Amino acid sequence: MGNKELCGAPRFHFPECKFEKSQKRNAHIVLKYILPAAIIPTLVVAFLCILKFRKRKVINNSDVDQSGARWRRISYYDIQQATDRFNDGNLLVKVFILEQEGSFRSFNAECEILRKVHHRNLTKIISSCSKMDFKALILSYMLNGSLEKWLHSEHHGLSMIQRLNIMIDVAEAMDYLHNGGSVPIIHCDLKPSNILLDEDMVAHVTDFGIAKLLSGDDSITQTMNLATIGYMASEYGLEGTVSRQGDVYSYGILLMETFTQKKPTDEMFVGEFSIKRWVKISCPDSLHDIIDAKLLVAEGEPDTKQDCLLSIMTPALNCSAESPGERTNMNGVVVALKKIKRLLLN
Ligand SMILES: *[C@@H]1O[C@H](CO)[C@@H](O)[C@H](O)[C@H]1NC(C)=O
Ligand SMILES: *[C@@H]1O[C@H](CO)[C@@H](O)[C@H](O)[C@H]1NC(C)=O
Ligand SMILES: *[C@@H]1O[C@H](CO)[C@@H](O)[C@H](O)[C@H]1NC(C)=O
Ligand SMILES: CC(=O)N[C@H]1CO[C@H](CO)[C@@H](O)[C@@H]1O
Repeated sequence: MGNKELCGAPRFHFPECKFEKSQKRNAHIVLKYILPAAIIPTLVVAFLCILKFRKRKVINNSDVDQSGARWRRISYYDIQQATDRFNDGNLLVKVFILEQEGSFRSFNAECEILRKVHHRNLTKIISSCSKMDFKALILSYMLNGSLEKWLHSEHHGLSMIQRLNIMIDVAEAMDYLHNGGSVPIIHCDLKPSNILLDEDMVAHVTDFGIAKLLSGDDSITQTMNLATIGYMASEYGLEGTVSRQGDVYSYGILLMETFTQKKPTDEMFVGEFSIKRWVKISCPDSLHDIIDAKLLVAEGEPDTKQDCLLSIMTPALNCSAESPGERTNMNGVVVALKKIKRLLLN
């Protein structure tokens, strides 16, 4: 009421709208005020969009979840394909069987840890699927299988330098887990079947199903999970003590197995006579008797090889010392093995 500028339909008793005139004025207003007011925010928004678009292009085909992790989108069809044809494609689907006790727990543990780690020598998570009745992790598939296969099957053989490279990769991965992030991660189940080799024979540590995060300043924590007989340190087996030193112990055993080709669970090891003891009493004089025969027949300077093998057994024995306090740390192992590699290559 009282607004003289109002115009509209005659049935509402408004004065008729004079389009000609008001349009002109509108155009004037648009040019003078609205256009500049609109252009500036538009430019800003456009600029932001361009930035975002460029970023999106890089992470093409991936998705960002609430934790900020980037997952690649994978269809059920892809999963089906990868599950059916396990050796094909580049995906490995790890399905957690729900009936199995602790399966959910290990899915959660594995997700939590894989979300935190980014290292070339650890398996990479591509995506995950978590529903009430189906939980799966989609990992990149490692073409050359596990170290277990390479060490213990008839048709495979690794050279000295390949074994050394694999063990350096594993040591670097473990050093990263222990000391690389804000929260130390203890793997707890290091063994040959948990080391996967890609097409370039680069090793990737996998299976974080019973891994533990150390919180705060703690250097140890407790667990109820059982690791693998033969590879677990006695303090872990007896008291469930989880610490970096426990992983170091497993690594020492793994190092011995890699170069002797004997499993710590071999039937020749009974009671007090363990793989550690066997290696210890054979060094240095009867080293020849314990080394994987495939290594001795292969090409290369025998003396250098002998020296290197002896040098490798030193950190191996140190890592698997009975008392946790006497063991070296993973960084020490990386340094020692790299030195041996240089010796071997020269
Ligand atoms: C985007 O994804 C396609 C196939 O999904 C791939 O071939 C291409 O290399 C990707 N581009 C970038 C920039 O990652
Ligand atoms: C690893 O696997 C790839 C693909 O299967 C193969 O070409 C390569 O020879 C393997 N590496 C070794 C050392 O056998
Ligand atoms: C293992 O190495 C560490 C550091 O290099 C050393 O302090 C420790 O005494 C060694 N332990 C044994 C049993 O040789
Ligand atoms: C951090 C990192 O990438 N570590 C090693 C993983 O394995 C490759 C292949 O042996 C090494 O070149 C990397 O240094």
